[in-house]
Amino acid sequence: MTHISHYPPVCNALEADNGALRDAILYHLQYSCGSTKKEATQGELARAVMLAVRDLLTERMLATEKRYQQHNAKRLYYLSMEFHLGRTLGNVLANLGLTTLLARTMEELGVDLEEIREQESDGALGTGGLARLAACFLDSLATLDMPGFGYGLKYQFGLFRQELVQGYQKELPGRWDTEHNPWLISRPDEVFAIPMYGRVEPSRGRNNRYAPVWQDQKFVLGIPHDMPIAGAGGKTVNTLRLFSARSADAFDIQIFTANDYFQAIRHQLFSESVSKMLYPSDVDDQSLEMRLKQEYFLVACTIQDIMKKYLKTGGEISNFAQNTAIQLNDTNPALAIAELMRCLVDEHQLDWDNSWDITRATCAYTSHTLVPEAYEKWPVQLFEKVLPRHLQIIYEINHRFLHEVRLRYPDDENAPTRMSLIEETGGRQLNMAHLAIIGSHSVNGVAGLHSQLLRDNVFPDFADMFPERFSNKTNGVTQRRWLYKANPPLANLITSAIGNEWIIRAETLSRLDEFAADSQFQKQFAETRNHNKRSLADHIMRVTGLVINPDSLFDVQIKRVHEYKRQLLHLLYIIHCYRAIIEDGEPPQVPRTHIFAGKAAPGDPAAKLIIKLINNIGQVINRDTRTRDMLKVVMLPDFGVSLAEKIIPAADLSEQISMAGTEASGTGNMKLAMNGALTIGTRDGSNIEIMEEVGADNFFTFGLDADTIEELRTENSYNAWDYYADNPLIRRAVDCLDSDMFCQEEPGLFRDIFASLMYEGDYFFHLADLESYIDTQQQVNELYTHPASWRKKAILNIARSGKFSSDRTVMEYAETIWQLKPVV
Ligand code: GL2
Repeated sequence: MTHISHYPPVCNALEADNGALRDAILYHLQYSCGSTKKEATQGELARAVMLAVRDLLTERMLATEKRYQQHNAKRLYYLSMEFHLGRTLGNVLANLGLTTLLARTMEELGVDLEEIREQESDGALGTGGLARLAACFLDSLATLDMPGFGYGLKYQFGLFRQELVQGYQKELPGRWDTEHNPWLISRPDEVFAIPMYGRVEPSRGRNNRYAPVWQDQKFVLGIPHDMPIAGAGGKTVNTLRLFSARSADAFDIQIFTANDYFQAIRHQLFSESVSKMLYPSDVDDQSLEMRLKQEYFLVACTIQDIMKKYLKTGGEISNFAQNTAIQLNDTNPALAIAELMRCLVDEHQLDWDNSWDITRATCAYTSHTLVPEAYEKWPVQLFEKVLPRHLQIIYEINHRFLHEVRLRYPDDENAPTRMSLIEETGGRQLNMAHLAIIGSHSVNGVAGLHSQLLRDNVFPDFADMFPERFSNKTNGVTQRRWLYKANPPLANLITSAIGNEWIIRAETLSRLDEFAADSQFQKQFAETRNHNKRSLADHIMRVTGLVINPDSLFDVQIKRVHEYKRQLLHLLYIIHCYRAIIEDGEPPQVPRTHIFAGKAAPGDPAAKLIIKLINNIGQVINRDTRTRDMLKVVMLPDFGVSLAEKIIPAADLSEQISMAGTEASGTGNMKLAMNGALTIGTRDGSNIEIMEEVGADNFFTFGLDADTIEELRTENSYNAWDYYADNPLIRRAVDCLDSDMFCQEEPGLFRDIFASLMYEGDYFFHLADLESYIDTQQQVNELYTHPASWRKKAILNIARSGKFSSDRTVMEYAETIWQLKPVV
């Protein structure tokens, strides 16, 4: 059960004293921004507002820390290379219950709050769902009054900003200002020195014990910056601690003598580049070393910080794990295991076995992927150069582990090779997932199917050896950002029907079940939807110049653009509809607007070409007078949290069409269902659980399941040409890609896509699912012509989405992995 005792928010007290907030804003305008009400720019006003709100958070943050100390509470540290925060102001206002007060205050000051909010850019220190999940977890931890802290990097350049130039993705620097960000409290006095490179010398330590000495290292300094994270109600304010890198030499004024000046600056740039940018997952060789340094920098700063905090409480090292939980968000921070071992063995002189017990009891690992390339591996040579001592530690871990493996599987002589931390094929590499599993007491996937595939296909040997370690924790999203804040018309309607408890207890959304068929409620629901659809249509008009029909079905696919997510399947359906209109004179049963948004990884040409295809198809179809109001295709640029907050409340249909067995979970599917979109989806990731929760009648499913796909693959029996030959509609759609129908100006542009579908074995089996996808889209059309039935199903989706709150997910982690308790 969710524990929260203090909702509505504690800040309601401020309502009585609305002068205080105004005074705080004016104070910051003058003293922090050096401006006046009359002279201030919108940017300065926004800064003053954020600083005034941050003051409220800071008080609560300090009080929260005091409370944790008084209870000597166990703490969770959530290590992630990525956090996708979105905008902070609106979220804090919602969680603190200050939205109305601030709106009133701004009105008094003659300032438009919306414009102020638009001044803030998204905190995009991450690329996709994994990063956003981390941000949702922080919100839930604080809301549940749990001592849970995020640890990440303060990249100077986070995720790129996407522009569409003639339909092509162009990458530009993101806008989040990490240097002068009003939410971040920098703590240069708490600096950490992080060693890298150098060499290890054997030596004798205490009791004549072998005590290797790591020497001649280069140091990079880590400066912490804290971002307050307020839970609903505002009682608990935790922090997200982000580290930035500084040169150690820059602090030593001596080095800036005339002779060494340029050398010193060069060294400074070299060190600071460690937190310069968020690398895409497909880094090239030159960037590999930097990426390794980044990951190590994060875990080393974090472990030092955790240890320092723990020792300050007066705790014994031997009890460290009783008071500390570390969650590794994917394999990127898996180095924390080696670093914690180094810290315990080398710095605290604990013996190996004790250190290993502590490390394993502290660390837990979440895998977020089924894409093999996403499991990180490091060339041993590179690793040895950057982290020689850690390599020794990993060798030792491996040596002891393989001994256990041999004892356990005496007849399986290949087991040690399969399970080793060191892969010998294709150049010697360290397998970080293996390290994460061996060094953790818990390994979890992020949806039922994903966790099962991890056990059965990805890590079967480890699941056999440590069955008790493996579990599932289905992802969730915070309903506070994704429904309460993002969709006020619907949130108000829900609250008027069932009260506001759902904001902190999403399971109470089930009370809406009884309203699903209520015609009055349905009418109001339709009004919220119309309002949101019109707002989105206006936004589309402003951004792209395209006029869309707000009464059409809004069919939405918003996510990273990647072949496995199969935007291409959606496009083939659109082409099919287009040709039916122009060649068969068959207008669709209902008018549709297909709305896409998403970024491609800068180094993924296939995904980039799909973006171009979306735009070109849009261009041809939107200009064709024969399609009139019936069919439109739009791609909104620069997908991120803020854009998602605009699209999701207006979506009728949620496209979740990855090939079964490829999407670990998905979280966009949850956000859309929670806002009343119906899903058309494959039996993949958490789609399966969404369908179970909302009921198969209220969900459109199609396509092959993961087992069948696996069979086709093992038998090597998928042949795109069979589907092409059997179904003229499929042929007609696919052939367009071989022609210049959508690329008159750049003939042959999409032939590579045709080839990938037809000649190159198509790893994602598009054509195998296309027919059933088209048929299911027909069912969607039919249902849409019965508004009362559609609305009923939409409302049932909202009512039954409670399970997909990150509050539930975090409680599961807290109970079964972290043993973390609320501290009130
Ligand atoms: C992802 C998975 O692809 C996605 O299915 C999952 O919902 C999220 C969160 O668990 O994690 N893994 C990953 O690397 N990214 C994801 O979105 N970027």
